[in-house]
Amino acid sequence: PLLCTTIRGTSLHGRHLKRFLSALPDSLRIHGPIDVHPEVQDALANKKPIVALETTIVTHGMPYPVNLKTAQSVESNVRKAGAIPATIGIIGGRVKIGLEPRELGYLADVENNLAVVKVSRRDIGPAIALKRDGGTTCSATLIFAALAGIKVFATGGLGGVHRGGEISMDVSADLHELTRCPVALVSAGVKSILDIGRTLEYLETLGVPVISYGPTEDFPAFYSRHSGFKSPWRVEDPISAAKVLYHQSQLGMTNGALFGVPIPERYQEVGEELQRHVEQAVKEAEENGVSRRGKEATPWLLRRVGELTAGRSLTSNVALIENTALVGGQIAVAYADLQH
Ligand code: PSU
Ligand code: MN
Repeated sequence: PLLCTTIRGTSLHGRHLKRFLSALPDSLRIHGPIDVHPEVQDALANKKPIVALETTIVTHGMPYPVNLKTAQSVESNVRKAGAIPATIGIIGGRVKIGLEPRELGYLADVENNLAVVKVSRRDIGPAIALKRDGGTTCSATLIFAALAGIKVFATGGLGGVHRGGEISMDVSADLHELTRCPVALVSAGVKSILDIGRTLEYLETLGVPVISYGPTEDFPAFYSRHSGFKSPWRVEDPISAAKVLYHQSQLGMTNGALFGVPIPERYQEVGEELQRHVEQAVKEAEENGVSRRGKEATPWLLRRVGELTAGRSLTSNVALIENTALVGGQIAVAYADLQH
């Protein structure tokens, strides 16, 4: 099965560790439903820095054509930092680790591909068996990044415990995945469409380190630099961030870490205003029952916030993910230095 835990096994030393950190096992690369882009393959083999990127944000998180432009600028920011981007998605039932520009364009063209699915862990097997196209969420992207030996993954926001999640049990699979994929998830925190306090409590229960990246311990809330909650840890530079993952791996730990990079300062003021519209969207979702419709809840809320803010939320969204891509690239470079 495509599980990083299985591939990694229990004895993580010496030659085994080296082999699995450098590239996919040959049997999987040759016979599995997976295609690694040649540039990514070369980077894996030569231990060059790589940053994984998700595609649910492309297929279900932003409208066309902003989704495509953002995916492209995020890839180019990873390169600016000195790393290789590996955008991950599913096309025709094959897992793609690193997309050709034409493949990225195909996934982003959502108006002409209404059948594209949002793929979390539970959807991977069926989507491959039925030869579907899919945007991978953080959970699925973490799985494939770990499988390939990619140590850093940059995105905007991950999923978490939804408001009322203690009753509905709507808790994103993203959280649990961080316990079994040794990958640094670099994000701007979680959106306040979620219950941020319970999301942090749950990550504590799962044993996932939450680390603010930057000048304060505030755990960021996507559009805003502050959520009202503190992260248990803080780092200020890429090396310290990379060492978290490096030492966890040395100890044979299979979990990842969540880094919270606040949105750039100049977006803070508008962020506070966007927050009011988020509250409105959450209220509507509860009233019309969308909050009880499983995987549809998050895309619906994202779209509604976009409508209510007349697109201003999108500008912030693009800015924060371009920023996490830069930081992710820097952390990947630092990680590669530790490996050499
Ligand atoms: N939050 C955002 N934008 C997004 C997502 C979350 O602000 O695009 C996407 C990510 O791909 C995340 C997924 O992994 O939604 C979580 O979905 P769910 O809540 O259904 O687990
Ligand atoms: Mn959910």
